[in-house]
Amino acid sequence: MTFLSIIIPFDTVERYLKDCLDSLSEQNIDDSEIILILNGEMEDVTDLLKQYDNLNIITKSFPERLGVSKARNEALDIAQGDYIYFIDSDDYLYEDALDKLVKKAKETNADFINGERYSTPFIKERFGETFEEGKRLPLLQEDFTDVHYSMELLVGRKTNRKEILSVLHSLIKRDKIGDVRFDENERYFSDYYFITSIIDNLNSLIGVENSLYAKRARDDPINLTSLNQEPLDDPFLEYSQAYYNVLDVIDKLNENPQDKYNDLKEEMARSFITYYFRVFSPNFLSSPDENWRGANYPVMQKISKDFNMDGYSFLEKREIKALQNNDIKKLKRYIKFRINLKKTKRILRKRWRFKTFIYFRHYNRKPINKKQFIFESFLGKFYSDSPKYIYEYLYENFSDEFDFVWVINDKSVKIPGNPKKVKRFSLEYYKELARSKYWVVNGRQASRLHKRDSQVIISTWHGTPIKKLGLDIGNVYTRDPNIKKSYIKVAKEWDYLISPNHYTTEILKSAFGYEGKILETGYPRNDILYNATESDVKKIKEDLNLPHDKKIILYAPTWRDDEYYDAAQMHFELKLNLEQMQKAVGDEYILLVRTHYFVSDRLDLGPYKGFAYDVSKYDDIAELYLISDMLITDYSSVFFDFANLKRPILYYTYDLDKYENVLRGFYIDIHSEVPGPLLKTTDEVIDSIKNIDSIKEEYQEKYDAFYERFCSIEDGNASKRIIDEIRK
Ligand code: C2G
Repeated sequence: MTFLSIIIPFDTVERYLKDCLDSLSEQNIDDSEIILILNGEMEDVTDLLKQYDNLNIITKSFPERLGVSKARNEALDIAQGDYIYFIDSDDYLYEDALDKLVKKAKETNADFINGERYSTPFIKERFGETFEEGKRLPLLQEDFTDVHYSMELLVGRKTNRKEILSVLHSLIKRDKIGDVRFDENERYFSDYYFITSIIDNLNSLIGVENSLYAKRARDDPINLTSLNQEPLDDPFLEYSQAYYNVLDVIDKLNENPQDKYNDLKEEMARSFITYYFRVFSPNFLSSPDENWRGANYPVMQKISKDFNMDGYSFLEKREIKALQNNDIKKLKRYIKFRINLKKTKRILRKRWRFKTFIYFRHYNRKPINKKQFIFESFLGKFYSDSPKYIYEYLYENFSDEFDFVWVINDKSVKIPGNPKKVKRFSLEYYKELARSKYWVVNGRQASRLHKRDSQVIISTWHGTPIKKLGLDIGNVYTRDPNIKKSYIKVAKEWDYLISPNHYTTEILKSAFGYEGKILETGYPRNDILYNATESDVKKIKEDLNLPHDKKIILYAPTWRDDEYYDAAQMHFELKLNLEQMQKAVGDEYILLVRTHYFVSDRLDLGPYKGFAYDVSKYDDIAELYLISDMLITDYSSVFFDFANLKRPILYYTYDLDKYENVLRGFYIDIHSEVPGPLLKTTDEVIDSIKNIDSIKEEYQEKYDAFYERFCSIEDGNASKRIIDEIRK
C-alpha cells in the first residue's frame, strides 16, 4: 500500500527542480511515490535524478509538451497512493511542511488537508535564511484546525498569495478525486474547476498551521516565464467565472446549519473590489480593447452588486454606486478623477518620482543639444573608468566641437576642462540627461530613465567578466531578485557597447540579451596603462603621500552578493590578517586596500599605520595599478586590467567554494586559467609575496597565454578608436 502519491509536472529549469526534490528529501515520508512527468523533454535531468536514491521517483516522459493539466492527469491515472499531493517543479517546501500534513492525515483520516502557500522570488536556501532572520512571518497562527481554517487557506485569506483555490500543497484522498480530472483546455483556472468538482465529495477539510509551501516567482522573466508571468489577453471573464465558482463552493459549505462561511464570501468580494480598482476600471476607461466596455461590463456591473463598501473612501464609494446604478457617464468621470488624483499624490509623495515626472513631461520635450556629452562612472561616485578616458580624449582633441557634463556626486572632484558637474538624481541631472545627445555610462543607467530616439547611449561596461553576469547567472542570490529584468530593459537602450576582447564580446551578448552594436576596441580605461610616463607615476605616489622606499601591493577584492545591509549598502569584512602581513612583509612593502565601490563599510586601518592605506575612495583604480608592483584580488575583474602591466597577481580566494558554487559561478575555470596562485589563508599570501620571483617564473607561460587572450587588443588607443567610429 502506498500512502502518498506526489505529482510533479516538469518542463524546464533543472535548478528549480533541484530545490523541489531537495525539499522533498528533507521530509520523512517513506511510504510514498513521486510521479515526475517529464513534459516535453526539454532538459535532460537524468543526472540530477541520480542524486535522489532515497526518493521513490517514477518518471513518465512525453516528447511533446503536454501542459500542466494534462501532465497532472497522466500522473493521476497511474497514482497508487491513498492521498494525492501536487507540487510544481519550481516550488519547494519550507522545513517539514509536508510532514506536518501527513501527520495530520494519519491522525484524522480527513479527506482534504492543506497548508499555506507563500510567494517568493527567492531560491530555497535564500528563502530559508530570510525566514530565519525573522523578517516576515505573517503565518496563520490560529489554534483551530477545522474546515473554516482550511477554507481560509484555500481562498488565500490573510496569506501571501495571488491565486485562490489552487490544488498545490493539499493532501487529497484519491478516492474522493475518483474520475475527476483537470480541464486540459483551461489555461489559467483549471485548478478552480478541479477543486470545485471534488468539493462535493469532501466530508472533512483540515487546515494545518505553519506548514509552508514556497511558490516561486521565477527570477528570469525573459527566458523562464511562468504561466502567471505571461501576459494574459483578457483574463476578465475567466476571473469572474472563477469568482462565481468559489461562491458556489462556499454556498455548498453553507448548507450546514449556520452560515459560518459568509465572511469568506465577503473576502472574495473584497478581492474583486481590489481587482475592479486596479485592473477593471483603468481598462474600462482607456483600453483599446473594446471588450472592457462591451462584454465585460455587464458582468462587472452584476458582480458589483455584491460589494460591501464599508471602510472605503468617499470617492471609491461614489464610483461603485455609479457602477451599481449603471450610470456610465458618471462612472467614467469618477474613474478619471480618482486615477488622476492617485497619480498626482503618488508623484508628490516621493521626490524622485516628482523629478522623474518633470524629466518626462518637461525636460524630455525640450530640444536636444546635439553637441553635448554626459558622462557617468560607477553611479556618480568617481571620476574614473572608461568614461573618464573617453572624456579626456574628446576634451583634448575636440573641445571646440562638443559640450561636456559630468555626473559626479562630490562636486569638489577636480576634472580637467572644468565641465558642468551634476549630482546623480538631482533635478539638474535629469535636465542635462534629457538634453544630451550622447550618454557615456559604465554600468546600468537607472531603469526609470528612458532615452529619446535621437539620443545615443555608449555603454562601456566595467570589466571583463569572470563571475557570471546578468541573464547568465543561475540562481539569483543578491538583494534584488528581479535584477535580470532590469539588465534587459537598460541594455535595450544602448547604441554602442564597448568590449575589451572577443571573450567579453560573446558574454555581453548573452548576459544582456544584447543585439546592438559592439565595439571590440579594448578598454579606454586601460589606455593610461600604456600611455603613462614615469613622471605621471611619480605624481600619483606623491598625491597619495606614499613612502618612496617601499614596494607597493594593491589589495582589491570584489563584493559578495549575500553580504548586504540593505538594497544600497553592501557589507565587507576584511579577511586578510593585516597584523600578520605587516610583521612578515612590512619592511619591504606597503599595502593599499581598496574595497569595491558597492561597499559602504569604512575600514579601520589605524593600527597598521605606515603599512596599510585605505584607497577605497581614490577615484581611479587604473592610477593605483600604475603605482603597484603586485596585485592581490579574488573574483574581481581588476586582474584582467592589471595584467596589461604584466606584473604579478595573487588570488586571495578564501571563500572560493561558496562563490563558485552558490553565489555566482564563473565563465572561466578559475582553477586552471588565471595567471597566479589561488590562496586560502593569510599565511599562504605571505608565503607567495616572499617568493614572488619564483611565482612569476612558475606562472610565466600561463600569464603569456592570458595576456594574449584578454589584453592583446589594448595599446593605449581604445578611446580614439571609439570616437573615430562614433564620429563616422
Ligand atoms: N573596482 C574597484 N575596486 C575594487 C573592485 C572593483 O575599483 N576593489 C572597479 C574596477 O574597475 C573593476 C570594476 O570596479 O573592474 C568592477 O568590479 P568587479 O569587482 O569586477 O565587480 P562588478 O562591479 O560586479 O563587475 O563584467 C564585470 C562584472 O560585471 C563585474
